[in-house]
Amino acid sequence: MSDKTPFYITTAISYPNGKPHIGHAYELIATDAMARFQRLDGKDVFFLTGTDEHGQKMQQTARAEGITPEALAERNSAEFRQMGRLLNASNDDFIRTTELRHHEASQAIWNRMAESGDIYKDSYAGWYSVRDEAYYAEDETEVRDGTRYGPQGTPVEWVEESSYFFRLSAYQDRLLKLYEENPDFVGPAERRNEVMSFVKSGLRDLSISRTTFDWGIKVPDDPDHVMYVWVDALTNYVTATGYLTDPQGPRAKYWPADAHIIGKDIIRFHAVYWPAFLMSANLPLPKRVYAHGFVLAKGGEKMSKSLGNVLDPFELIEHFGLDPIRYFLLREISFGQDGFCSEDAIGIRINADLANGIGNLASRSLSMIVKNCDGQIPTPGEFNEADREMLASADALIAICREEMGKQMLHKALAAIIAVVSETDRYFAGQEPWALKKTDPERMGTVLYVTAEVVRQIAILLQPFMPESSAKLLDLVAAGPDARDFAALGDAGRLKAGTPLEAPKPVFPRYVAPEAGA
Ligand code: ME8
Repeated sequence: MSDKTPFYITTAISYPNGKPHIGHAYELIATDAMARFQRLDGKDVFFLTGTDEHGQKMQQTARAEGITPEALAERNSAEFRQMGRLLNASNDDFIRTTELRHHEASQAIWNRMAESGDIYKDSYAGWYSVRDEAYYAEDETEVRDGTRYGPQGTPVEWVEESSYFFRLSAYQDRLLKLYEENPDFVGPAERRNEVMSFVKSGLRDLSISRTTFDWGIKVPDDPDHVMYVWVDALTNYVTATGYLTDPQGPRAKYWPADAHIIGKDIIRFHAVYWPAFLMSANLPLPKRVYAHGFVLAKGGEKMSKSLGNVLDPFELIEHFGLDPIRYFLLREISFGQDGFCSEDAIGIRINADLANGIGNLASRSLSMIVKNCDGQIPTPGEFNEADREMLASADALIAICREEMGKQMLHKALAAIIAVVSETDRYFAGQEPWALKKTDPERMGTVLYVTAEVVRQIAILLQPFMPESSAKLLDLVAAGPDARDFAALGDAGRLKAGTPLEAPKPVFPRYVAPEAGA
């Protein structure tokens, strides 16, 4: 058994009714960076992602394609898994809601809610959006051009059927107390406000089963009903830990989750329904639900096939490389806000920060060491004030990054790291080691030592965001395999004089747009 602190983080599970798009890739990359950060910081991390395979949307899409929902789920779930591999996602498990373990956990959670007296049978009549898999009150919908739409702009249809209900109305006060006593439960602040005003406006009981189709998990003891897809979907987070079905198992310790990372369109399910289900089932609540924004195409439109502006993660990675795309998405978009993605913006950002920034700094300083210091890390002389300040800035980064990553402010952690790259550039230019070569070689050695040491620390800190490229940077400074986690930051892992270095290979090539380069 590990004596490290457990840390459990999840993405939403995606509907495999189509192929993954850039929004799915964005969420997985961001959550992966958070999981990797905690692992490097010594936590015992469990990172989960997967696919949400039941519900009417899946059934309808399958019918339109003339295949079974099972076949549709099988085909597209494989695409999501493949995307994970392509993105270098470090998830420890990939859950599919059609798995037996998940049917068992969903039925267990249903039974616990029923035992609490929170489930009753009645009939539902109201509006339903298949695209959102969501029930909406009439006053949340509006009619445009003869079609009625829900609050997310998707069409709604009238549904009338026999249904089980969950006594959500009984949880209004307990939910408000939860948000008030745990101001960090929902983030960012805009989403917390949105959730609180939704709950304050009054909660109605929630229909939690369907009878007009059968693609779902059967309600215990009433096989004419399948569970409303969100009851089953949200339960995935508990399923994967075995907390309900294998309480003595190795993963039970991970529940409750430390963070659910989701998109802003599904905040209501995660910050209202999910804690209410868990309270009813007498289960511990997740510590935080954080909603990121949407990745929008140039011009700010939502991506859609009809507008022809869909950014395909597979194509973008083919074109720019994986780590530059990971970097762009996490640095350019303020996590929690919407952000734009376009090929021009990617090219500008990666050239400025990666090719001309950390890449250039590493290659200039390390190739000077290889050429002028017998191919070894030089022995530094006494540090002057500029050297000490430079090292202090690098040493201070981990505290800043811990603080920002603890609040899901990935872009701020990256900005802090890149600010130290710029500071190092200024230090390097100001110290002019190339001029010192003739006048004061010992001082040149000190400047190169300090610069290489900062490169080492920056490479360690960039690993959660750009795992492969950071590993290459760490190879360039000859960091050993057990000197790459956060324990090796600062004084503890300072570069050792005399360590042989090889001539640096470029890690971040300059991006040249095809037209300009042709
Ligand atoms: O909502 N930009 O699945 P999903 C950023 N199955 N994020 C985006 C996005 C975009 N353009 N488009 C979608 C579901 N997302 C449910 C979740 S969880 C128990 C069940 C995000 O495939 C979206 O906000 O529609 C969500 O977090 C995730 O992608 C999966 O969306």
